[in-house]
Amino acid sequence: MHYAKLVLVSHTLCPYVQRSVITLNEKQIAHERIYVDLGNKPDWFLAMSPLGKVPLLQVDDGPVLFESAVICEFLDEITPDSLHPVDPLVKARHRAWIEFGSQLLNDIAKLYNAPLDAAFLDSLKVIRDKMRRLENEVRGPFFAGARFSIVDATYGPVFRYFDTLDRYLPLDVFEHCPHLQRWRAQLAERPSVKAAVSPDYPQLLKDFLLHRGSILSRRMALTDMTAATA
Ligand SMILES: N[C@@H](CCC(=O)N[C@@H](CS)C(=O)NCC(=O)O)C(=O)O
Repeated sequence: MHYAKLVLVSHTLCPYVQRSVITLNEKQIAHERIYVDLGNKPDWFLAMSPLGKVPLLQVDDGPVLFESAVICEFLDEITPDSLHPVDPLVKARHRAWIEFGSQLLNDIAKLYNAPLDAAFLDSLKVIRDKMRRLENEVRGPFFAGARFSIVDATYGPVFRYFDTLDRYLPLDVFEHCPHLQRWRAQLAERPSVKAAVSPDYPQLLKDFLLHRGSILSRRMALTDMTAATA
């Protein structure tokens, strides 16, 4: 690697940051991490981030990269043993399914922010339908077979949401998706994926979701209260 210093500007809950961290972990790339409060963005961050978003990767105290997919590819390219396929067509398909993962993250955000039942259920069905489409693409044990790829780094954080969400949802988005279920379990056990969040991540995520003022927040509060009094 030709670069001496890599700094990842992060947020504890961000799934796009996780994607970058998983890539850093997989490729054992030394780096520093700085966390920002997205509810109160510091001026240095706003000056640095063209879209006001994390992750950012600052290289050797100079150029700043933004967009997680770009950051993952850069990290992959500056180190040996690429996590991307060599064949241009297969690689292009991987990039497309990475984008599909980003769209799924948007759907998950719509789900946890939905203020009304109809929007909540609509988002849930959109997610379930997307999962069913993804089901047909998975080779197993990882997305493309035996080798971990950037697509896997993308879906580890997507599936991780459901470790918290599953018990509060009125339907199982992984129903009829045996390949996805096995892939999800495989990713949950992958050291790079596990280490991409802090030990208090499940509680931090739960607190965040409970305070959205959304249908999901209400379902969570009600389910937990019912369980506590049972
Ligand atoms: N397309 C971007 C999405 C990044 C993103 O949405 N980050 C969120 C946190 S998970 C963010 O920084 N949001 C702050 C804001 O939008 O104000 C990427 O892949 O890096």
